[in-house]
Amino acid sequence: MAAVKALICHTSCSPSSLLTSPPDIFPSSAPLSFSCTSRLIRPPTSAIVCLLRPQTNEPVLARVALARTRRRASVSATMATGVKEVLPPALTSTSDPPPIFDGTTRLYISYVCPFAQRVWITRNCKGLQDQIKLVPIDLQNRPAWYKEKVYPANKVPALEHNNEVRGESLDLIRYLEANFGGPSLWPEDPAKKEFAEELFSYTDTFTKSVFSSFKGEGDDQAAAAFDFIENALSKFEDGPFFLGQFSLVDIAYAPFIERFKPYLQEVKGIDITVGRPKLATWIEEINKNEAYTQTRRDPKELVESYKKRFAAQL
Ligand SMILES: N[C@@H](CCC(=O)N[C@@H](CS)C(=O)NCC(=O)O)C(=O)O
Repeated sequence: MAAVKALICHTSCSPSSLLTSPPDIFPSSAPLSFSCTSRLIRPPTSAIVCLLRPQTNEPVLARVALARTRRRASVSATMATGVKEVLPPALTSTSDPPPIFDGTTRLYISYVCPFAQRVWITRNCKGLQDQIKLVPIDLQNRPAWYKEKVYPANKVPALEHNNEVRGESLDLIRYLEANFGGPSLWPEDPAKKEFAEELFSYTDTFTKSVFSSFKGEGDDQAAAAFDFIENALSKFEDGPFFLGQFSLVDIAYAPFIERFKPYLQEVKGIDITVGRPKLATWIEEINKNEAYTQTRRDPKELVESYKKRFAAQL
């Protein structure tokens, strides 16, 4: 029996999706192979497939059922859904605004902004891709309606939810944690909660210390900041993350460490993981988290953008 090729169109699939043969088109014994051409957010229960008749290669559209695996409510499960989101293009000065305050929850981001990336990662980790629509903005060619109609602070990230727009990345990741479902990313243990607050407070000091070295103000402050991170990662031993288990704290730091590591390596020849084994393991572990890796930028692109930004100050 000749194999029948099926291309899944306009839908998503996970590696574990099973395709069943549509009985009215081919005998159920006809083997079907398929490949994903486009992957969206929600694992579907059915898909429109484009089937090729074995003899004639004539295309036929059909709806087929997909067997789907249930997602467990655990962080590790959401880390590896195998579902890759198709990212929309960034809106520019010539783009129309979305239908603001129509009841849709929207997360306004820039693909290159580390602050926005925090909220984007949290959305993905909590499996909220269906509930929170990404609206990327081109900050270099920003639509005027963004400031006028969406967020007067004119920054990203901003979250449109329940007819209000909120900003500030650290507030927003906590807001998602408090107001949406999905795996918990905040500890129950009071000692961990207290440490989480401390690490949240340290984020600005951390970034400023590292940026100071980018501006040619010496590397000591940056080294001390990475030592602080190494010590913080040594506090809880029940996992490789800041609070042992993966949490919002890891999300708060990840976009910045993602940028600092390749920049310091390339521009200053500094490997931030040398003598910092906990940090090395943290980087390795966080890079296994698909909810995060789907938000990551090409390191070369990040280095180039920091080079442009800081070259004049060196
Ligand atoms: N404290 C803010 C910082 C947000 C921020 O500075 N975003 C930058 C992009 S990475 C931005 O929107 N800049 C536009 C501007 O300042 O005009 C947060 O944590 O959300």
